[in-house]
Amino acid sequence: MRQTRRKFLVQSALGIGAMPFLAAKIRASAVISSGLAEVFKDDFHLGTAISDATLKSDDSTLLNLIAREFNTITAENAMKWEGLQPSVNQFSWKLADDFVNFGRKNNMLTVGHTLVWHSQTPDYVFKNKASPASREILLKRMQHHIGTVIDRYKDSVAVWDVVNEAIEQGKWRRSEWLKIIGEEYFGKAFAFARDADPTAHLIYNDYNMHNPDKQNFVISQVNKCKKMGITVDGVGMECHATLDEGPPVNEIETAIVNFARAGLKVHISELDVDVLPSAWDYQGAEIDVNYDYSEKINPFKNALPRIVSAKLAERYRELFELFVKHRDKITRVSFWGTTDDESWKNDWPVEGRTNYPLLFDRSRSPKDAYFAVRNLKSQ
Ligand code: 9MR
Repeated sequence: MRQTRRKFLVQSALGIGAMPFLAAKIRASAVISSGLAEVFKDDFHLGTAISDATLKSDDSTLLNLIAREFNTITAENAMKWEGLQPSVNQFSWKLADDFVNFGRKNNMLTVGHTLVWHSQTPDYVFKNKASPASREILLKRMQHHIGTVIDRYKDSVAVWDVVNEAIEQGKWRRSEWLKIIGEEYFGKAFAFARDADPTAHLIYNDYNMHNPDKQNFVISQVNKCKKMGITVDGVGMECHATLDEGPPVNEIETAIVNFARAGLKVHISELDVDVLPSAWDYQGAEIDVNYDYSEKINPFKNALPRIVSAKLAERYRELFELFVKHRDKITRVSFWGTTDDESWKNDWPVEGRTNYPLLFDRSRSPKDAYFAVRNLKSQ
């Protein structure tokens, strides 16, 4: 695994290759002999998220598909605080170990998601018996959690989403972290992570990064950290996109350029494209927001119509065209899942719908969108 880490660090230091790469044009009927990551190997790492269900069931068909198609992985849930440390000082490593071992076995760039977040963090973290925890206690808990987790995986995990979704447009999210510690919690988390593994690549991860207020706020916090001697290496732009409602490619491009200008490596960290009608005006990935089910907003219960499949392929094509254009700034592009059936988008923001946001369908076959992305490199 050390080899993968070294390879990654060297590649990111070089800004990742600009060698021309010609792949044979693949049609939907073609047999796929090498994966998508191979096709983009001179541009950026290409990855996916692995769900707890896949890890628990040891689903070898899906895991083999992932190993063939991708060279970087993120745990969709297995490395969140509630899974790793469900009660004070009681760590539960099984799923995270399985995840990391899969990455090691397949020589993949393995991403640790996520150390400090307002969600999927048990209540005890913010409490001292029945009262709120003091600032000192919470900082100690944060340091202990970050230190213990990074220490266990530092030979295998090269990239950490240190802080996740701490910012709402142009201001701090009013999380328990903020309320109890104050805004310094952001820099402290990065400092604790750096102490635990000085060579790790540490990133801030968030959705709606195309929003200019959010971008500016992220950059100003990263610069504040820099002045204090704390380095943030990169940003994760989640990129939970939609078919018709944005974000537009030019706004994503502005964000990529602005982050790179601020000295940050860009990771497209949770890519998917929602094809279902919008039930609301809200765009983002705020997990606490949920809307009621109705048949009208679940129109593709049995299959994805060809015309929508073609639109999805075109949307993915334009996104990847942009990513390749900015490959000197982009370290990694990771999908938030592999096959449509496992996507969080089937249940969010409305539970029980049938969505088609990824590159592989429910029978694990590559979709038109897969070939649109792949063919970009052979034209
Ligand atoms: O995909 C994850 C889903 O299975 C969980 O129920 C959810 C709980 O918060 O988290 C989802 O992943 C989120 C990720 O960790 C952070 N960015 C937004 C993702 C989608 O909500």
